[in-house]
Amino acid sequence: MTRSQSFHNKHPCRQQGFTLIEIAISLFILTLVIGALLIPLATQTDERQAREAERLMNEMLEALIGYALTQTQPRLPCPDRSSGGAGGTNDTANDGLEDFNSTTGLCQVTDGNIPWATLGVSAADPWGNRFRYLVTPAFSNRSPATTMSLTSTGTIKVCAAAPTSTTCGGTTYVADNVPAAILSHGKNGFGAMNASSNTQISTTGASTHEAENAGGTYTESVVSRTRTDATGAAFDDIVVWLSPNVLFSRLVAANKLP
Ligand SMILES: [Ca+2]
Ligand SMILES: [Ca+2]
Repeated sequence: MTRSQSFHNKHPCRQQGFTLIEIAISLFILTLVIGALLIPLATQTDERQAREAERLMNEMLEALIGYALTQTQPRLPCPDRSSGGAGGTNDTANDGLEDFNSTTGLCQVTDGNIPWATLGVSAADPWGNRFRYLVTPAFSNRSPATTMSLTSTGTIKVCAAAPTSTTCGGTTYVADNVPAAILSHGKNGFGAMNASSNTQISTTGASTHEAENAGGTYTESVVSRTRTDATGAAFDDIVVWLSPNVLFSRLVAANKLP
C-alpha cells in the first residue's frame, strides 16, 4: 500500500469536499466580516460626501465675493428661482441664472437655487440636489434700487436651534445680520430641489430644524447645528454663510466701497 492509499483509507470522506455544516459556518463568518466592513464604509461615504459638499459651498462663498467685486456697483447675485416665473430672460426657474427685475432692480426671489450658471459653480450637491441660496435684498439690489453700501445690514439669521420668532432667541445665535447663506439639504434631502427632475423633495418626516431650512416658518432664519441621526430630530443639512465683515473688507481692499 502506498502512503497516499493509506491516507485515503483512513479518511474516506476528505475527497468529497466541505460538509454542509462547514459551508454554513464559513458563510456565517463571511457575513459577519462583510457586515463589519460595510457599516464603516457607508459612514465613510457619508462623511466624504458631506466634506465634498462643504468644499463646494466654500468655493461658492468665494465666488459670491468675486461676483460682487466684478460689478460696477458691488452687489451679490440674485437666486435662481426654483418655481414660477414669467420665463425668458432673468425670470426662468431652475436654469442656474440669477433672476431679477431689470426695471426695479430687485431680485425676483430672495430664497432659491444658488445661481450656479451665473457663478460658474457646482450645479448640484453630492446627493444630486440643488444648493439653496438666501440673500438679503440690501446686498443684491441693482440700480435703480439702492445698492450695497457699508451701512447695509443683512437680515438672515443663523441659529443653532429652531427660531421661535423672527430672531434666534436666547443663546442660539450662530451668526446675525448675514447678507447671504448657502445650504445643502444633505443626504436625506428633505425640502431640496432635485437637480434632475426639478421637483422639490417632500418635507414629510423632516425634523423641526430641517423643516425650518426647507422654507419653514421664519423665512429669513436658517438652522446650523451638528449632524445627528436621532429619531425624529435627524439633521444632516450643511450650512455656510457670508460674513458681512469679510465681504466689506474685501470690497474696501479692492476700492469698490465706500
Ligand atoms: Ca433663473
Ligand atoms: Ca437634510
